Amino acid sequence: MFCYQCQEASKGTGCEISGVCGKTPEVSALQDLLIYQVKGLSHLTAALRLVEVESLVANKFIVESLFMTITNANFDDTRFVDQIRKGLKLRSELKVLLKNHNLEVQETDLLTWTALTVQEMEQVAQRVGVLSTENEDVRSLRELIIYGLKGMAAYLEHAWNLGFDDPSVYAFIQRALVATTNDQLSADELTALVLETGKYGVSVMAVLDKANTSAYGNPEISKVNIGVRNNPAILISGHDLKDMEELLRQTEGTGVDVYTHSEMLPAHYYPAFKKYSHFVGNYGGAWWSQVTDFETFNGPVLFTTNCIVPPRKSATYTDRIYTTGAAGYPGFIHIEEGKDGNPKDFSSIIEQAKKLAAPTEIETGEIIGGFAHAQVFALADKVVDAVKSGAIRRFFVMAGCDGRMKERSYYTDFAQQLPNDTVILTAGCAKYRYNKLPLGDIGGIPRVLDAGQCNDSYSLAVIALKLKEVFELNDINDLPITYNIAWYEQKAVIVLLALLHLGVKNIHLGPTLPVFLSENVAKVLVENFGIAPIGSVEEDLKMFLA
Ligand code: SF4
Ligand code: SF3
Repeated sequence: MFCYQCQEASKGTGCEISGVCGKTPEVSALQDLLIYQVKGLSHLTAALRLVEVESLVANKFIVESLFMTITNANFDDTRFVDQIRKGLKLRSELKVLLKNHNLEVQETDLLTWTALTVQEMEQVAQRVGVLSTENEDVRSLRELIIYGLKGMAAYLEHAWNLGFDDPSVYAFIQRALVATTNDQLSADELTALVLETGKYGVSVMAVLDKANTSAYGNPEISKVNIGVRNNPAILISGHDLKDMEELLRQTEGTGVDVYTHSEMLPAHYYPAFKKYSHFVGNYGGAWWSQVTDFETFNGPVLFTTNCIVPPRKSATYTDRIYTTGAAGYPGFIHIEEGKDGNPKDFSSIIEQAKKLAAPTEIETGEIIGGFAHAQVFALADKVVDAVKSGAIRRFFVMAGCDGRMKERSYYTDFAQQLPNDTVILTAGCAKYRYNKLPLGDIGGIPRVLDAGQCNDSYSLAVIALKLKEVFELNDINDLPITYNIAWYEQKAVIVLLALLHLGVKNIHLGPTLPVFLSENVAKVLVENFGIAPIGSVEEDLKMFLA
């Protein structure tokens, strides 16, 4: 196997024996093959598009497949085998469609390989993985595009689940996948495609923002309880708000409470979910703390997306973990899509919860959040006055991901050592490094403004653009905002590319730079965008505040 798509890539080069994340070589091979398959399918859909034929089934399949291969989303080999078989069937159907329109595409290996057994799939995977692109820079650019597409696919699927969509994004995803198979493209052309990926990243996050806020209202300032009550309960993790809504609806009146874990915390900021009195609070920390949080939670857990950590051998919770959507893990129960337009059926989770103990309290108190764009705009006068008077000297965008690497204590130290006249803007699970610290407020404006999930980084960009307008600046980089972003998986990649597309420069990225950036590609990003690694807290603070 070879995989270097996330921040934990082994030895700073890539995972070759098994994934640090827990991905097995078998699953890694199946994921490689699935990515190869969606590239092939994209050749067919691109050809069909020339005669204005759109395959909704292919659109959905490609997005779902990309999403399934995101770090920590799905470890279940049987789900990948099923998906690849579905893809082969879809490929045949698309070929018939092409024939019916008298269209031809060149029948290369991309379109002719077959593999029905797992062994055959693993054999094909051997020749199509990441390392099959020999030139290091071309490989780096291709993978950067693919990782951006994976993040984009995740966000698109959440929007889709709420009935929102942007057809231009499917066309782009498929065009970009085809481009990653084109040996004629120059490094410059691929670099341009990387930036275009960022452009569509902004579109997708805008669509998801519209989907979430149309369905559930605009996030508003909220205090979220981090203690527990004495009822049996279900913990919901991941990013899918449609699943969140369904779980709340189906648990109402059953005596079972609902708590959020990790990236689902921001669900508490939406007006539509506040009406549920059994929606109690947030339990535990960021994704990687699940190995202890799930032990003490005592009740069932529902994963709606990444990030799953393979349970330790000693784990006592494995018989009460459920997955849905793109998420999967061998041995966890998977909740399928509802049939005939019916919602997903969470009754088995609810029945199990009723028989289990209430969560054990691990902390008490509150987290404040809900500072997405509409809420910040409502406070705009106050914020602008604070900047003008000097009460707020600088904003620090500390969005992105958290992770288990001990170097990530940098972010806690950084937040703690920031001067009192600075404000942190955050989104994503990165916030767990400092969202329980008593950092206080500036004239009533909390010093940590949490916009929401990683996709709500879009809100932070909208806020920056608004400030640029208010302060009548020509360049977004003239604002008193420093970007010190933590990354882990591919959603952070699309967020980063989106920020680059919006013209944001000098982003600091940590705890380490992506190893999938070759030296030359990293150089392009440094020279054109000022991307830089983090240093020590003291040095960085000195530089940012100079
Ligand atoms: Fe390694 Fe990350 Fe790939 Fe997992 S996703 S195999 S940890 S690089
Ligand atoms: Fe977190 Fe996985 Fe990236 Fe959504 S849940 S930000 S790491």
